[in-house]
Amino acid sequence: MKQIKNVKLSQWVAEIEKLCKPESVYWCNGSDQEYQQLMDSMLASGATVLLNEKKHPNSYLFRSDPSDVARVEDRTYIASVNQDDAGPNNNWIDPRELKTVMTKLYEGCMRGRTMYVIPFSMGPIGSPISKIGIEITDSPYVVVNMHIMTRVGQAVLETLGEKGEFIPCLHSVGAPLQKGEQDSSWPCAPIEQKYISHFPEENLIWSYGSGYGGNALLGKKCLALRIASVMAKREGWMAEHMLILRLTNPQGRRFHIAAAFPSACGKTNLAMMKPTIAGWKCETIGDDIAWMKIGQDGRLYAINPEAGFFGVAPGTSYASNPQAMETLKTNSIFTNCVLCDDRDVWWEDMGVECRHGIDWKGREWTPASGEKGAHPNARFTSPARQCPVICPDWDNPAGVPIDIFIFGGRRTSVVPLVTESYDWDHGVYMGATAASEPTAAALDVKSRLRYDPFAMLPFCGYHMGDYWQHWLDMGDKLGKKAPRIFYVNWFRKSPEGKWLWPGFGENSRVLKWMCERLEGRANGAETPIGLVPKPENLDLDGMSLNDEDVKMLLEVDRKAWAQELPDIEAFMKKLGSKVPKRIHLQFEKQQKRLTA
Ligand code: GTP
Ligand code: SPV
Ligand code: MN
Repeated sequence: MKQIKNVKLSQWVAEIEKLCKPESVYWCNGSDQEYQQLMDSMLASGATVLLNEKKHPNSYLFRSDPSDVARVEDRTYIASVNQDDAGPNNNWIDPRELKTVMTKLYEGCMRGRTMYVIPFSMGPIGSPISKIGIEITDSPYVVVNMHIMTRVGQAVLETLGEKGEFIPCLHSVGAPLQKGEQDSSWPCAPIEQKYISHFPEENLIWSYGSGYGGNALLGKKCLALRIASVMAKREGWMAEHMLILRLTNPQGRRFHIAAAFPSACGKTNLAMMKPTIAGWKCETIGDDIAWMKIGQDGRLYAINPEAGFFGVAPGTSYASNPQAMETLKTNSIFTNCVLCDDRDVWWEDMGVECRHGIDWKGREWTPASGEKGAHPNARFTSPARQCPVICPDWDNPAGVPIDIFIFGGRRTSVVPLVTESYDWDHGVYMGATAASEPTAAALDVKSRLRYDPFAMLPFCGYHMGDYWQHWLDMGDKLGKKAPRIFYVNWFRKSPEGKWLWPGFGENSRVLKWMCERLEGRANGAETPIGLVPKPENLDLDGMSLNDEDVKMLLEVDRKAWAQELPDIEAFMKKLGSKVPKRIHLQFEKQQKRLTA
């Protein structure tokens, strides 16, 4: 075995090897050569397809098993010692019981496969805010994705040293191979054997049975959100499901914005937005996760712990997100997209045609097939540094100071385009009661509307009531230096079902209003739900919206809002006695304003 200085690491790897019984063990060094060798072997086995070099140099397409296409929230567990620490927002199993079940599954589960050991850093290597993880996996697809999404390699082991701490992340696709057995192109286990498990007291992650996205790339949702959120609560910082961007106004003043929208609700798009208003510039820092700490000057500093984007492909086009289209041009991995006859990739609403190709299930496909060619949760994996508007400070270990928090979701009715909170507690209430219509990012969510506080419902590794308290505590610590809080909804529709707001680059107009609010230069109207701009407070120059639509976009329908109060109350009741008094107080204030 490779000489490893860190005793805990070498013991853990030896223990897992003994349990999972792989054919061989391979330590990843993160090099381009390693990436190429893995891709070559997956090409040889038929697990991937090399795309047209003229269209997408050095890029590959994978097709997953039809049963393994998104995060599985029903199979995701927080195994804290006490059930109450996980809270009603999480699936809980006693950690001893879960380990017994999973140990049986792991027994011999890597037979016939290589066990890869991936040392990775979330955040710039060596930054005081970064964390080291070690993922053990039997999936070469996971390894190549981790190469892009995190910082992998020898430097991580050197930083770890003899006694450094790391977060062990164990992953197996759960499909051992018998001697001579032909491997499938996307091995995985049946749904009832899938487990995405977290042991927050031990900073430990065990994932079994799925090879897709957040189920398998364990640095992302498992480490950087579920485990990190618990660490952040313990240590007084924040781990959030947020994009980070820098907006510069025509006078050169910079604003740093962090926004939490649920999965498939517009983070990647906003992070790379191309402003349609003259003189404004947007630069991307991160598109999914923010880790934030209070700095020496008392302000809140954010880093993006990731190194790549794992973005939703359908809907991405030169019209909606040109920066993403440029980012994914080269060195990218595509999963569950259409393969066109010219070996280019395609997905719905890409803005170009594909007349004939192979769909995500591997079948012949044409636009007349009557089914979507790409899976709605098809994804691209691309290096962050390839984004044309990546911020020069995107990997600055010190982070960027946050001025504005935005919450939001996908609401076809009721919620106006933008609302500013009256104060921190009101803003926390807005985040706590954020709701959204479900998307393809988690197909096992069936409700019409779900409360998804801070877009963290599937990602908060502890009791939601304690998490809300943590937000209040952070506000108390930040005091006057706390970011201002807004709520947005890009997805309101007219009664006829058309989008009222064009979204994407035009969202810059909403961000402009926020920045001007911070500078004391813009007005709005006090409403029962917060401060909402009047049409004349927004810069709508050069847009072709009609007055009726603008009115509808900004409308606060008291009756419709009041009708949601019982649902909010029921949601809070379900969370139980840990819901902070200050949140109940905000609820009462809102109720009073609505019924006054
Ligand atoms: P995750 O990666 O799952 O966390 O998703 P995300 O929050 O990054 O969502 P993303 O930006 O990938 O957007 C998801 C879908 O919403 C895509 O189909 C987009 O085209 C669509 N979308 C994003 N922004 C807007 C917008 O401003 N208006 C409208 N109408 N659609 C949008
Ligand atoms: C999400 O679902 O919020 C994602 C995709 O960003 S995954 O990495 O699969 O969690
Ligand atoms: Mn996400």
